[in-house]
Amino acid sequence: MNPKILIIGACGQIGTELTHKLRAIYGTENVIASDIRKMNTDVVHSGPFEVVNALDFNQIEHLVEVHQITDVYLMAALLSATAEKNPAFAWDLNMNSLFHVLNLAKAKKIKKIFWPSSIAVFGPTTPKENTPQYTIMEPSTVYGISKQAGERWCEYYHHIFGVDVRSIRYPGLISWSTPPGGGTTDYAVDIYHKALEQSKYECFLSAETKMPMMYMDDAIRATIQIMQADAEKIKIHSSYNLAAMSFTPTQIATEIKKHIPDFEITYQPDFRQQIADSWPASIDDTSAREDWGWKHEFDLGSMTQDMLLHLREQ
Ligand code: AKB
Repeated sequence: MNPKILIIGACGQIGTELTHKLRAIYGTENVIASDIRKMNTDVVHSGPFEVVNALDFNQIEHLVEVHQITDVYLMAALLSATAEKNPAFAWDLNMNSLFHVLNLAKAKKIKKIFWPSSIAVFGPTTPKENTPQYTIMEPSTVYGISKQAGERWCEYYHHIFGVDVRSIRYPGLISWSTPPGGGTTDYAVDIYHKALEQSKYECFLSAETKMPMMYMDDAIRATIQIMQADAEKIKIHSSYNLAAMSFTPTQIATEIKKHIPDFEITYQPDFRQQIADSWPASIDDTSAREDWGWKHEFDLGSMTQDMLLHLREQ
């Protein structure tokens, strides 16, 4: 039987593409998109949509009951750069929305939860290259602290209350169809737009800042794959490391130059440099590959080709 899905934060960078994909797989009527406002996006017009405040337990519970929801994808969050500007609200939103959904599962009102974590759970004392699944985790950002605490709560709710919650530590995500949402890795999306519009880009990170990244197609596939996996394959109930590629601003600029030869990049690092410096440069995702068969498809070359193709069409 098809799951009945509620996506909270459906109008965001990941939520938008996830909604379209889940509707294609499970049927439009089985995927209820929701967000804090009714935005003028495809997500709102292409199927059922509800306005919901992720901080309001009663609103979420009401939607779950009315639509007989089985699975919730909780995509509402404040990302790293935005969270530094509003720490109290970031903590409130990132933690309490998670508690609401975990408590609905604990009360057996829903069956399964997807909750995104991030490479931001790692910090300056974490080994930088090939960061292992289990390692030192001392995040230095508000966002990272909230994601690390969230991971602990997911594991706790699984062990103590038997809640089926599944999670991935997303790297920076790159998409042509949806804008990024206030993160430190956002430059890797902006750079493609500016390359096509102006043949130049001023980067807010320094030239050799290497970070783990992933094309949105791969991220959506991973999200659906972990949710579809048999429960016994999910051995990690905090969050799985997930990787596809790692690159620096210099490397992405070099790749873009292959398609737009006069493209120029300059560097003007801002407060986001410190955040980027505290994160891993590359990730070891062996557990995700072994436990539920994760395999990425896009590398820097194929992603750049696909991004430029779609943005040119747009
Ligand atoms: C951010 O930069 O904050 C996000 C993330 C890595 O979670 N893209």
